[in-house]
Amino acid sequence: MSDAPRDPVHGSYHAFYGVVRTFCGVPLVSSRADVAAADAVVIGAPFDEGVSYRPGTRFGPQAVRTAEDINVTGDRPSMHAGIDPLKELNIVDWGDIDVVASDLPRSHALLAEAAGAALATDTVPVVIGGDHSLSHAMLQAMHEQFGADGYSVIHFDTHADTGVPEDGEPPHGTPFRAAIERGHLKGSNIFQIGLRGTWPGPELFQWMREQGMQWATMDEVMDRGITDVVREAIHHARAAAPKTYLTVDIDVLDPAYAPGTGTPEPGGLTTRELLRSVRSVTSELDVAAFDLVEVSPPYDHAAITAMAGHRVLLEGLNGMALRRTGRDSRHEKP
Ligand SMILES: [Mn+2]
Repeated sequence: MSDAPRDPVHGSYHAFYGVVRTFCGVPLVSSRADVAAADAVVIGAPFDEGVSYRPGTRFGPQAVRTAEDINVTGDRPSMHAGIDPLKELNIVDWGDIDVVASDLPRSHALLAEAAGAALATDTVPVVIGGDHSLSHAMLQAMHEQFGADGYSVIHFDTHADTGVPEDGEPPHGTPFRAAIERGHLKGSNIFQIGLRGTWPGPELFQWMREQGMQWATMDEVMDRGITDVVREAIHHARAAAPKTYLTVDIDVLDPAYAPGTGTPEPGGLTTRELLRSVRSVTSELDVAAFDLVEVSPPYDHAAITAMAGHRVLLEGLNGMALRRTGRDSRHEKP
């Protein structure tokens, strides 16, 4: 072992990690100085040892990065947002964290280190998962940088991820409970959108209520409309804390729009609802960290899920660009 500070990203390249192509062709960087100088840094988190059901998200970062049919660098104008995030923001790709397959604690530690390095220099880590256990690392990094009172969470997901962790490194399905119990996250600072299905049950919902957690189920989204629900989540986040962590589990989408995921649940959002929602959140709040998790290419068809994940990230960056330039997400058609 060397005494030199380790580099949490890059390292040796394997079949399932390492950058074949950067996100939207943005520059690949390898130094912390380059990360510090950027507005946003893409980081791949190619691990899936935290899943409870179908694995495969270790292939997510590669699939999401390559899930668009244009090979143009420096240009992604949005006709909806009326802005080009690649022109307004300095976005770089730091590659993938240096995972060792089967070593989940190592992956979490490396991601916390990489995300923490970005947060410390006011660079937004934009993380491509990987399974949702990566939120353990992200919440740890947010807590270290801002304190539990300093940030809110907006969380799109089918699942509340408030399961009780067993012994050992906590898997997906648990990060938001674990973070609240560790004091890394204030329960009343999180708003979840899209919950449905058969988990969690009443006892976990009671625990969530006692923590002050807020959520909107898919039934509520149907009754009120996604725009109204997202407006409430934004209002809640803004009142709670100055910074926000936005985490998007692709399984919030209906399996018709995102078959390539480990724990699908029928009855979810459409892709267009999610894209617009993500842009609204990042254009209206100071989103300090952002991730897209649970894209599992082995279950995908025609790259439907990977393409949706790619556009979730791009819409998030559109919103950040709008906010940076003092504009809102309303835009007249081109
Ligand atoms: Mn989920």
